Amino acid sequence: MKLYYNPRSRATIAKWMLDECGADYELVPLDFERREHKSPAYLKINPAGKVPALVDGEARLFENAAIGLYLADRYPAARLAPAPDAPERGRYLSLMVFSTSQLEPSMGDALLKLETPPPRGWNDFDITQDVVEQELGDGPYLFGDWFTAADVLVGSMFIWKRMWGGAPGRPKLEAYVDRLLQRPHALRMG
Ligand SMILES: N[C@@H](CCC(=O)N[C@@H](CS)C(=O)NCC(=O)O)C(=O)O
Repeated sequence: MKLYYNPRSRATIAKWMLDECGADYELVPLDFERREHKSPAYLKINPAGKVPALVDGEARLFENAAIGLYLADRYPAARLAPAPDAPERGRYLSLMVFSTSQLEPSMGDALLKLETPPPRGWNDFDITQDVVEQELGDGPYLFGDWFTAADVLVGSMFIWKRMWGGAPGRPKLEAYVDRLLQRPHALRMG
């Protein structure tokens, strides 16, 4: 299995997933300055020219949410995903997709001090944080005591936000980040 990677990028999310799975994998570093992520060879793996991308035999994946979903199912012994017929499965799939379809762009808008106009496909960051707080409940994780791939995907956004610096966010979410960072393989940059 190969993870196309840059240590100062969102590819650290996919790496966290691989480590939580206990997967055997190879990191393939891509140098942004040399535009290696825009080379014809890499564009055949990820046509969007972004990292991460994962190659597992004949399987080719791009987008962190897809990689997280794939790995959690590929390594069932790691217990990172509810089974397809489990009642928690729907909420799990929703949180996985929400992490990159709503939470990530809304957080990006907030960090870049951009307005989120109503017609866009995501809510503003106040609302997406409300959603996460509500789904987290009393925690410690999104599924209570059970740490899942949804915590990797959703939690990475808040870890990433902390790395950007600036004022601390909501106490409940900051406490969630503190808990996640205690995991040995939690997202690290650089
Ligand atoms: N939604 C994508 C985001 C990937 C992404 O934006 N990657 C950035 C690094 S953090 C990238 O490759 N940027 C290089 C570029 O666009 O030239 C995912 O979750 O995989």
